[in-house]
Amino acid sequence: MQWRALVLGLVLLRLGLHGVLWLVFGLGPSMGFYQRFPLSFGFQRLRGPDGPASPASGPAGRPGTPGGPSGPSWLQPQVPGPAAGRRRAPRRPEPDVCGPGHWGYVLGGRGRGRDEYEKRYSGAFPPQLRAQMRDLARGMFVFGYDNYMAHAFPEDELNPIHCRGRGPDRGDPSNLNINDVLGNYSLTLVDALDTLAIMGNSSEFQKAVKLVINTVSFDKDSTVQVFEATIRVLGSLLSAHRIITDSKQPFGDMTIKDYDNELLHMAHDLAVRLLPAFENTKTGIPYPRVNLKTGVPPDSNNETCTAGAGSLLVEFGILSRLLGDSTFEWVARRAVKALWNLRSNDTGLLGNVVNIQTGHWVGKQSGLGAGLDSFYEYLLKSYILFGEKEDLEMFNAAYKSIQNYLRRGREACNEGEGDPPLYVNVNMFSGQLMNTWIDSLQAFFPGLQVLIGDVEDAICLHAFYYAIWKRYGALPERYNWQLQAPDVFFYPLRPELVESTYLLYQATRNPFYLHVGMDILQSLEKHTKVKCGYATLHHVIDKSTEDRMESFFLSETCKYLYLLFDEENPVHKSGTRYMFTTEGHIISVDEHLRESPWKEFFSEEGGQDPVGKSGHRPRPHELKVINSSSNCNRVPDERRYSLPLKSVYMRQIDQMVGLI
Ligand code: DMJ
Repeated sequence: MQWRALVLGLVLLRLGLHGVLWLVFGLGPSMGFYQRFPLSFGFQRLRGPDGPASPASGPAGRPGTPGGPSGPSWLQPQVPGPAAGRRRAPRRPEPDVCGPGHWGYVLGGRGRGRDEYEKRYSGAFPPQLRAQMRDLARGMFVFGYDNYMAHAFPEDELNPIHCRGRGPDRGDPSNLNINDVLGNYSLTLVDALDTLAIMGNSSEFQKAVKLVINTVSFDKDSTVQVFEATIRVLGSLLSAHRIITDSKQPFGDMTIKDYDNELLHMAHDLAVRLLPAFENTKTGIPYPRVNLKTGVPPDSNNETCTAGAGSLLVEFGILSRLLGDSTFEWVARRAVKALWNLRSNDTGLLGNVVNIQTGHWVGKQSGLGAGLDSFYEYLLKSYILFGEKEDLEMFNAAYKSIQNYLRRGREACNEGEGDPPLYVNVNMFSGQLMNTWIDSLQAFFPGLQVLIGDVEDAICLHAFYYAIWKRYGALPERYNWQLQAPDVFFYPLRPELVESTYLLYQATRNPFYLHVGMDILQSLEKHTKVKCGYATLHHVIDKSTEDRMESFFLSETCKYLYLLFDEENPVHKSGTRYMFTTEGHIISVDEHLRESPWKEFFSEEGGQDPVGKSGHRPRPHELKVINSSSNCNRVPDERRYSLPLKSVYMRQIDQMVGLI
């Protein structure tokens, strides 16, 4: 009896103390989240000096944390056995085609009262600071772009340390890190086009478009990766073409005098040069690389990664629908379906590397990062853009398998026992853990979750990545969550964390994400700015740099940072709804893109094969441009980005990252 009274007394005392704290400082206790969140492990450690965890304070040191003696619960599937990890059905609204539903964050109302945390955070990021950050982001883009134009154009990339240009590595064809991406086609200029428009710089946009039209050619003896050429070049040309021909011109006057669809012609030319990748493949999954002049090289590799082969549908589909020529969409869709049909019968998961002739999985690792990331992204985005139900069905099934097998940790982000959620890499057939690292590419996933309305999970995963950023001022390419240290140390100015930060800000309107963006901006300025641009971090701990500025720094990283702080930007203000391609290029979601005159042709198991069996390259129709002026403007502006503020998460997360 006395014992019970003592316990009751202590509980009441604790509650009373929390109440006083709450009333006096507006800082309630974390109600368990802070103590239990993954990054509580992380943050005690992350606040320490840079560098990998020291053995003394390392994983064995702290019971009850992911590094404690029993190890993180992420090591174990939730349900042991072959169906390891099966646990959680996605909780989210079903997207619908042209209503607001497919923007999950549209749901909810703005009329709700501002709560304590919303008020506090609104005050915490004053408009002047926001404008300052927007200008800093613009300045970052301008510094990189101007230096590229001054020192590197017409080459593909800028070497920002030595102020030189860089093209394909002709001396070493096996240097895929360079040659997959650099095609001797002024890559950085092409990739940056729509960022110029989004920043409202019409004179430079017009100048850049003319330069591209007059100087860029794809008739080059360059062997490039089909995926990279598609997302960075084809996607950018299509995006800029749409901006130029948009009757509303929301970014200012981006029209080009006497424009005769040249960018669309160029996109068509490039896509035709990529088509040989889809020939002579027994599965329909494309070869990973083509030579722009001669087609698939004779010694070509038969192995490709899933994301590379299965994330072409957005750009190829747009091209097909603008031209009224089904060829491009058909081959891209066939590749997606072929990959999809190779998924495991037991888990529904796909591996990361496949043989395009035999259909055997060479890489059986299933995860959200490298090799698979944009495959998932494009299932959903193809649906958003084209409204084809089968894309959504595939996405939904994939998302379910991801939740069942990749997601470890506790059920909810913010409550319950165990480690917080984390998405791990598993064997596609067994669901067994394959390693204990996550990669920085995976940081795009919270942004995708925002699109489908799984905002709570998005908040959690984003916070995990941000915690890593806080520790290093960058994201290491791979981070080992068991050792709590990077496995691969470089950071090539990737955009994924910024992209998720931007989308989460649009979803929640919580200034927490402005703080995150400011932090990222400041660390980029501090650690990566060099004489003529921004340099890849070679090592996130010693902050040594490499002389390379990838084109996605201008097309994505700077763009998302700018949009995060540019409250009035037409991208999130106008009546037109935009979707971002995987390279961050904007495409307006347009009713017109939902029309596919060849629907019958695509029936069930693929309809006729315009490329495959005959082995002959199809002759795409003569270029005929379909008028594309109508926009799908049914969602009123004020409904687009409002979601009830989940202040309970925000408060706990911001305690976690030490913002207050
Ligand atoms: C970009 O080219 C694209 O975002 C792609 O989907 C993944 N990799 C880079 C950026 O990290």
